[in-house]
Amino acid sequence: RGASLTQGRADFPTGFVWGAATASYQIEGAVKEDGRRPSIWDTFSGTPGKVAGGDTGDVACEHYFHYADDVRLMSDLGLAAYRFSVAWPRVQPDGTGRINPRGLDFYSRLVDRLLEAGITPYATLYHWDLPQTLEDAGGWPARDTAHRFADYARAVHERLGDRVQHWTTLNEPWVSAFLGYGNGVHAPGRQDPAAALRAAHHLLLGHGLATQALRAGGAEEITLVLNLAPVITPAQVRDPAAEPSAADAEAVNRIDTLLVRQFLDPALRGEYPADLLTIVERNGGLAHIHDGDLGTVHQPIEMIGINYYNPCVVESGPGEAADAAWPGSEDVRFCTADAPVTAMGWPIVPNGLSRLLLRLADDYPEVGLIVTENGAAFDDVVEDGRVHDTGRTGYLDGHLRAVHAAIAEGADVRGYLVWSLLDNFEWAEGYRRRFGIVHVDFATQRRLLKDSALWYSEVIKRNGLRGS
Ligand code: GBH
Repeated sequence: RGASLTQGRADFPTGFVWGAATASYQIEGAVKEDGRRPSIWDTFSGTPGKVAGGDTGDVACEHYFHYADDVRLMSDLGLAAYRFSVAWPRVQPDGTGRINPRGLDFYSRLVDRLLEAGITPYATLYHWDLPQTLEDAGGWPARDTAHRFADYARAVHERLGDRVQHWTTLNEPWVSAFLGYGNGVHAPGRQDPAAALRAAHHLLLGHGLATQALRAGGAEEITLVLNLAPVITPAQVRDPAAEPSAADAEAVNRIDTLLVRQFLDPALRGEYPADLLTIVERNGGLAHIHDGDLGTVHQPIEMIGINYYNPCVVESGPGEAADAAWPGSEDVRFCTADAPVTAMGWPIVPNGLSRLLLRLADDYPEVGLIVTENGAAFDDVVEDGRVHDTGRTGYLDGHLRAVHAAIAEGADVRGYLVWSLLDNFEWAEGYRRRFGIVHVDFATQRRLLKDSALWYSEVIKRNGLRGS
């Protein structure tokens, strides 16, 4: 189980896209530069007790200043694609009204550098940094935010659309809605399940409206990125074929509804699952879902982006305490998987990724798939100018083999973007959790390729994995 470097050779399809991903607030720093105004993450990280160590994104990797060096690193690694996000509060500091050209200039320079280096830019419009002014006006639980998002999307596309073909509307709306407004572990830190369910709908509406705006501007490829996982029972961690009891199957289905189908069914089919509507009805009601909304949400898109870290392991039975991130799931227990874990405590289950990709290929055959994030935090140590992060290399190797297996069984997976290029601000965990294939010394801003980066670079060169 876990990672194994002792398997056969695995060649990937010609044209398979190899890359790495980051997000604006996690790497840029420079929070007051060139007219940027606060986002909900500036406010949240500035509130004592919200982020480990009191860390903030004020400085982060100072990518805003070092972007050219960072592109050079990507080029040294041979990346074909780089997924970054655009900070709304740089482009439109109050989330409405005035567009700030100096904020857009930064992304324009970044895109130019990438293209010069032969690296394809994958731009994400929203990776959680909502302008604080919009939160003060109600945030995602307020319908107007969806319309504000579409205006912002249009402005970014107008400036970058001549050079960027690959667009993502939202990164992980489940996290924005249910960690931001449900259990409050993320910004803005509200704890209100009804608000979280409204936020989820308005995020989807924002996705649909932004997709219309991007399409009208001529965007070629539009992706919705979701945090997805196979929802399985503890027994299925050990034996994927294990049959759950009827009660466990119900628990699995409930969590799958909230995590997976709540987003994919409206975005790809224009309908909410009936059991989701029951949960919404019991938690604040359905009034915020207007006639015609599902038609707006359901826009043709090319790709679903999959952020996968670990399976979601559940069984029937009361949890310790109702988790406001999972409304309507008071009778579901979240379980520890019998598997090795990363520094986040997340179980390492590579075959969960094959299972997920094959399920998506079966249930949603109408879209292409791309792994937009996969990676792991480990407690790295620098020794003699090296980071021997064998745990991370093993994690990546195991998950790439899982992707390869899913492709061999027919899943249409177009690429793989490792999370993350750089050690960075890991949200509520601050800087203590390192996900990078490149080490960052936050005191000096020095970058150092970890062994996993050198290994990944060989994988890219070979378009696959070596047997050993
Ligand atoms: C991604 O989100 C982010 O896109 C990225 O910015 C981040 O740095 C990276 O992963 C690493 O964390 O069962 O309630 O405990 C992470 C997605 C979804 C993973 C929620 C942990 C726990 C949900 N996360 N999941 S719960």
